[in-house]
Amino acid sequence: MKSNLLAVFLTLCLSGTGWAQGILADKSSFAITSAVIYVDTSETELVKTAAMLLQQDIELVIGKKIPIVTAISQVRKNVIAIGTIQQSSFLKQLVSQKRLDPNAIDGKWEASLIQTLNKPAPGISQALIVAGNDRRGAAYGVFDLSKQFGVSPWYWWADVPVAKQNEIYIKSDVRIADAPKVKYRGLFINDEAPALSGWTKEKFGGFNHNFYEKFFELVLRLKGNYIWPAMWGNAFYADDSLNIKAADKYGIVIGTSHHEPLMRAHDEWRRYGSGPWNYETNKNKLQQFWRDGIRRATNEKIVSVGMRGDGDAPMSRETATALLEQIVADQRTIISDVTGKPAAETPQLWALYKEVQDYYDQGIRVPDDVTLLLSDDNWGNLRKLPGLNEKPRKGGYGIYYHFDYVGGPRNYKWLNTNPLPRIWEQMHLAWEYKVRDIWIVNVGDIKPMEFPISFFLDYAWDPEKIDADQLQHYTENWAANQFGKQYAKEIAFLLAKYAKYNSRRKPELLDANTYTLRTGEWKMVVDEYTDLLKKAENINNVLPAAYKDAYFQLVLHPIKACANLNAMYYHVALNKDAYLSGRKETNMYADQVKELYANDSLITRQYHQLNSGKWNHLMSQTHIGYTYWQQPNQQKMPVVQYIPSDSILSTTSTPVRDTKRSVAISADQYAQAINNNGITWKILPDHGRTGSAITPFPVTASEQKPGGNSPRLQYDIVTDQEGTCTINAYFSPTLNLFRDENGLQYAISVDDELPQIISLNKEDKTSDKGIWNKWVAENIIIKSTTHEIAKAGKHTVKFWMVNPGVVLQKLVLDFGGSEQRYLGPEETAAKNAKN
Ligand code: REL
Repeated sequence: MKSNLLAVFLTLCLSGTGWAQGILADKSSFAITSAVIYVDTSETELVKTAAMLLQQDIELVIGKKIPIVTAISQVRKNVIAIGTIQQSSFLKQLVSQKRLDPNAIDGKWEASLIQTLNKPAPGISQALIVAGNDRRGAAYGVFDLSKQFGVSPWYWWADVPVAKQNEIYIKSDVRIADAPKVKYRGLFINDEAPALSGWTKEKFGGFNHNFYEKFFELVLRLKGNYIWPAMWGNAFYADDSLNIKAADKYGIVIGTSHHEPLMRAHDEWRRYGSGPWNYETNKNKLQQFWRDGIRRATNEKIVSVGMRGDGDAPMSRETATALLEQIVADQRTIISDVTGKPAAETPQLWALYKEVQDYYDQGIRVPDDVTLLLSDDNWGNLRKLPGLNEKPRKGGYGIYYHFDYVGGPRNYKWLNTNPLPRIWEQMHLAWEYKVRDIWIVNVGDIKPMEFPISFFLDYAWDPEKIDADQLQHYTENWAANQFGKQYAKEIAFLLAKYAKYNSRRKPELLDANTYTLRTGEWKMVVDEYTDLLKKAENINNVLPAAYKDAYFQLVLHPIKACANLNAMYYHVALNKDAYLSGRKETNMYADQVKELYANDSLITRQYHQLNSGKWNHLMSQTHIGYTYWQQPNQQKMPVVQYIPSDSILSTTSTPVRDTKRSVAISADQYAQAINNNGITWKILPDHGRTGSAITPFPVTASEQKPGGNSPRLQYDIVTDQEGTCTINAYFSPTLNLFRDENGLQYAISVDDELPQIISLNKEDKTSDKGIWNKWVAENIIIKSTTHEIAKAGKHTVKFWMVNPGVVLQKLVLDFGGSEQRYLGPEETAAKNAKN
């Protein structure tokens, strides 16, 4: 990097990184180059590992390895003292001398205190104390420093460069105490073939401790503490006996996934089990298998209890309802036998995943100390929340969430399709309904989920710190932490928009028929991607070379790949259209499809060649050529048609634009929001498929009876028609969160009509898979009501709150005859709106 650019980037990286209060000064007495790192010999391996990583990080920044010492007498001038308040003799001494007040962290799970002290001991001029209430607390404090020094948690996993500088200066009056709000914050490596498996095999020889050390370091730097390991043919405990040691070294809590009870990987039953996976007929063998699992897992863990059918399938309903409680009771006997402690002293979870939630709803219960792990629907929509009046449980509640999924209506595992605003809104519900003990997310192959992973763990750290309208700021900040501040705004725009566009329909579900050609919708979608790609390429052209690999992985690749994919399907649609009307462009479109199809592989190759092939295989997930929910083994180009030149019938294309018999209003474009009864309407910026969305707050509010002056939004519309019209209301696909027979409801009226009360999702209660497939595939729920408009002219549409959790994206008034579009008509009424 050229030196003037270096200077710019230094300033960028050093000013205001992260959410944490800054500890860096322009110049001060405490210079890191003259410091040593102190860590007591009695500390756990994690604290020592964190100290070593800090040493490495500082070297990355200043180019000098500062020593690590284990006795405070070895300190000559300045010291970074890392430790726990229980173990570190120096920290204990400071506490007893009342130089260090540990009150802010004492007894608090994973809490850390970063504090500077002047002359803390004879011969020591300055100390930067990183004190943990426990081992992870100390480590998190250390990684807060690293981040502020300019080392991104993604420095290895996404090649984010570390800006060099001659010195790091620390402010003299630092005192920052911090602690997480959600107790266990985790990632599940899943669906890991072919991409992550291929990469791991090539780079590490499999999912062994060398791989896990890298992964655990990342989790720790992101302030997570918990994982479910890869399990597609892999078994964490059985495959490498050093995996468990790596977990301890990095202080990571291990679980096995929701359908892998008692710390045994699913694949182990295939390998070592004998007889059927059936508790009725093979109880003794299963018990022995589980006993061995608990015996082996001597590390910090959360034990999954319960049982599903073999291979992530449901057990028979009869077995489940008759036996589940007994199975859990027997599993707990095994836990207490093996550990020699009451079962309640070993953290456990019972995952209410898929059909297991129905068993819970039918009354099956587990002991109070077992965390109930609620789940989303595999598509990022929570299925159930505890009622506000429910008796608190000792084990509390957790959420199992997905950024990646293998299953119906279709796998989605190729690219990141998870926009922050929806993750925020769903996990905010979880937080507000006191689901605070475990948050774990299925991250597929880890890459390319870097950005949503960061967010998920940051949000879990402190959900009260990031509001819906701070997501843009969060994104800019994240971009600044990876690429410096100069282009952070532009990069944040790209990150937010590509995920928004990709979430309209998962790439695996996309085809030539997704958007409509005749209405101009296909062209609009492709134009949006093309515009985004142009912006992304422009940034790429001006970014210093050192940032380009990271930029490609984190920003450019998903845009390039999806812009190309959409353009390909668009040209398939154009080809079909031209072919049917016998136009001469048919063959040109077919050639373009071929080129775009080939380009898809070239984009993948570009990813695989980055940084001398460091990420080879990671984009090898097939994504073109799906015929049903499961992925194709190989990509297959969509069918195109050619016509011989002598059969051309027409030379002109005939696009038909929408006849505009509809009025479409983005939800945030209301004329008036009536906040009442303690309810406030809150705009969720950039939430949803097109614009922004709106929802009533607080999300814990009670049901409202619509009418009179109850909370509502009023939209002024002008129609040039009269008669019967339909109002289609577009909602984020929120599920029936409280399993109520009416589902979540809203009400709607025009002018002085009586509000019609409509359920958003009561079908969800009836397990109507067909409608749910449609909701998640289209990432929208559309509800229709009929209204009479007596006269053309100005009218007021009133959208009334009934239940919280309902997220409105758009309203469309349709007088019939308007063309159907996947995204609905383009907004027409913005000019009438309040701003
Ligand atoms: O996404 C899920 O939770 C499940 O599909 C997985 O947990 C499951 O283990 C699957 O990968 C294979 O068994």
